[in-house]
Amino acid sequence: MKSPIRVAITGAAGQLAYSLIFRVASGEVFGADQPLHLNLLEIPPAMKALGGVAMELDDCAYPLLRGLTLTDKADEAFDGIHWGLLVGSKPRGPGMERKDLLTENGKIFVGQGKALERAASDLRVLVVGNPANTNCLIALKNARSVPPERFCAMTRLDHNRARAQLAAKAGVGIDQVTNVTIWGNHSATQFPDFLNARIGGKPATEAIKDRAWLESEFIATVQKRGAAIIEARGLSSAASAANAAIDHVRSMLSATPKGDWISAGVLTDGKRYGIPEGIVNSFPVRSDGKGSWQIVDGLEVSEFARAKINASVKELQEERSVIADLLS
Ligand code: NAX
Repeated sequence: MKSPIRVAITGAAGQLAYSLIFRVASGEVFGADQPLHLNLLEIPPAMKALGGVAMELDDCAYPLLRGLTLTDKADEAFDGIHWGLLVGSKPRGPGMERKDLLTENGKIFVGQGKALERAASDLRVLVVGNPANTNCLIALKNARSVPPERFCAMTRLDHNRARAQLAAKAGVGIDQVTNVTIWGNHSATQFPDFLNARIGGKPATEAIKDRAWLESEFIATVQKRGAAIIEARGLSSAASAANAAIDHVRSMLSATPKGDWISAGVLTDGKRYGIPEGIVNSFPVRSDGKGSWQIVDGLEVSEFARAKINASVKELQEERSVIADLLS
């Protein structure tokens, strides 16, 4: 049996975490032979509810769950952790502007970024809480001793949504849809790239001849899926988002299948696809399964794609300018 790893989940009494924590504790994410200690972080008013989650975890009698820390202090939550799944953030309240949401949540990720310096040396972080890309940027800039490539913002849900839409339109199984990319921000400006996507090994544009659908309905459906779910369910996507977080971690822990890639938000260096440095932008990414990942180079970016990507990059730059004072 391996020695236990420590995994922190923030926003642990929230609805997304309720779909995530139990799957992590079961061994589904880090492996059936990997014991773990869970550090669950919440804010003080949610600690009672978190106690209820802990009771349910006890009642699952998971053999791999070797310990549980419930805390409202980021320093305690991130002490010695190997993985940080940063889910918790404040929802947009009545009358709150996007700018207010950025600064309110930004402050959370300043403190959590600094606290992440207490983590294990092989720390990996996935930022899920919105606005995920910019929260991730704030966290990685404030975690000065942690290499920035240890941080990703989650765009895997968008990636999965795009695959599902393409599979349904082409009338094929999901496994036939590969090489999907989400470019840009986890927001309604993102560009789900069908141009480089493949269906049954061939360009998606050959399997789906309806170009108008690809260029409009497909993109809009993926971009606005979160809002459509809130409209239908009265609550934001939680089970599918938790599932995407699990997919992301599992993809990072294994080598990406040959010829394929996943999507993740990572810090830009200004050298890829003409995207300026200093934002957390979603790219096609491959993992080596040993703790490193690389952006996939050389994909064709058409004029159509370039305009869409630029719009999302512009939004990320605007977000960064709103929270610029939180980056140092
Ligand atoms: P909930 O409001 O149900 O839960 C959020 C939890 O975070 C609450 O329990 C709250 O007390 C806690 N929290 C707030 N501030 C905290 C802090 N400083 N430290 C620790 N915990 C804190 O939201 P839920 O539906 O669980 O969604 C969680 C986050 O995921 C939201 O920001 C949401 O927008 C985001 N999402 C991101 C997605 C993505 O693809 N990147 C998709 C799903 C989801 O919408």
